[in-house]
Amino acid sequence: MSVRSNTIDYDQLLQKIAGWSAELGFQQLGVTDIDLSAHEKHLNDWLAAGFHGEMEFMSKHGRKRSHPEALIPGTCRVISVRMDYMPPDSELSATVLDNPQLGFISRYALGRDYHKVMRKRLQNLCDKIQAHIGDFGYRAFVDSAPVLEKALAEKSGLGWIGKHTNLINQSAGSWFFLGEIYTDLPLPVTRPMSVQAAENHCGTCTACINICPTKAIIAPYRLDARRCISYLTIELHGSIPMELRNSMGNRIYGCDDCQLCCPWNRFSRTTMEDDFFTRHPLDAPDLLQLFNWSEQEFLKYTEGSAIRRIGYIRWLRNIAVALGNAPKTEETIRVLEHKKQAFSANSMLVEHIDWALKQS
Ligand code: B12
Ligand code: SF4
Ligand code: SF4
Repeated sequence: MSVRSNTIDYDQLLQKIAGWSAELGFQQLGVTDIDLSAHEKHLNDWLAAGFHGEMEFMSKHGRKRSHPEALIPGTCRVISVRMDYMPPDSELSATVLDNPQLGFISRYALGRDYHKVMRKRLQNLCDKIQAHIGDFGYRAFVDSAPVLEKALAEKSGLGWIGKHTNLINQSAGSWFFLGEIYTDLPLPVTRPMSVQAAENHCGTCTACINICPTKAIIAPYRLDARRCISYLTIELHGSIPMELRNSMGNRIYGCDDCQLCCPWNRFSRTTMEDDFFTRHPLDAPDLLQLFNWSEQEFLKYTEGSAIRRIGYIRWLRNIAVALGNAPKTEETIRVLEHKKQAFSANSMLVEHIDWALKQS
């Protein structure tokens, strides 16, 4: 990393960084050291149990995920930031989840892809630091490298990892994204927290564990991703396990149930970022209308959105499952049959459509 003056007042610099980060639209910032030993064991156990399923990106980087200095040599501190994303103008989640003719898209994906929005802001923050102190070593990440984002954020005091495994903030809930800057600046660390702190704030509550439609939270703080609807609809490339399809209901991209039921989300605030505002009609879309989209329409309506990453075939796969879970009408059967013919060469999709047609 870099050589720089040893006259920097790091306490003062941190105050400036916190101020710039607020100006750039981040709701909170924390700093931690790079010791992730308490989390490393949990990560390794999780991988050894195979809970990551097909997500090879979780297992292929060796110790880099739990050793920031192994990913970026010279790193001694990590700056974590959070950005709230719940759009103010979306249809109520419960209204959509209760209507089987509609498709539920996770609220984080209703606007512009967060990776793009936050990476740009973090780069702006690094530019401001550089303009102030000169060259320094850094790399900015938003879910873009082997980084243990929640563990770092928890250690920096941004919140605690809840039993559903998302990071929760006592005064802001969990509807936010995380981002980081790995740096060689020896900034003062902000309120370090231990993994155990999580238990104190969830207390005896088990709402998320009880409500999870596919029973993916197999124990407090332990998520079998292979059962999670977010994994099934976004990460999984092939066939969705038959035994989980009915439990998915009308969730066609991601899932929010464990956060919707969390009492701490009473304290969450909606986002003020235009980029995260809802792109209608994605907040309450008609399933048949979505299933009828051509590939061109899919690309057009999901431009700039994270949804585009799954591609048209997986999009249709997910909607086919939701249509299978909806009451059948003549129109549904006609539309399913039509797509089956049009995609007869794609055995994975055909199998999901056949499954949907067989549901009563
Ligand atoms: C892989 C991944 C997924 C996977 C697996 C989720 C998971 N829990 O790991 C899937 C596809 C299922 C997923 C889903 C979602 N994800 Co995701 N995902 C990630 C990713 C890329 C890595 C997460 C990771 O490191 N997992 C490794 C495992 C081991 O971590 P873990 O389960 O949290 O376990 C930790 C603790 O629970 C604890 N622990 C484990 N076992 C035990 C046991 C005991 C006894 C104790 C005390 C502690 C403990 O230690 C572990 C290590 O810190 C991060 C981005 C990143 N690079 O960090 C985003 C990230 C976690 N995802 C995010 C989001 C928004 C989601 C969804 C809400 C999206 C949606 N609505 O569909 C869902 C939430 C599902 C859920 N209940 O977690 C956000 C979370 C923001 C937040 N507030 O926490 C992140 C941080 C992306 C971002 N940059 O904002 N995700
Ligand atoms: S996102 Fe949905 S499926 Fe995944 S753990 Fe939460 S409630 Fe369960
Ligand atoms: S629903 Fe309850 S147990 Fe689950 S994360 Fe929220 S407070 Fe913790």
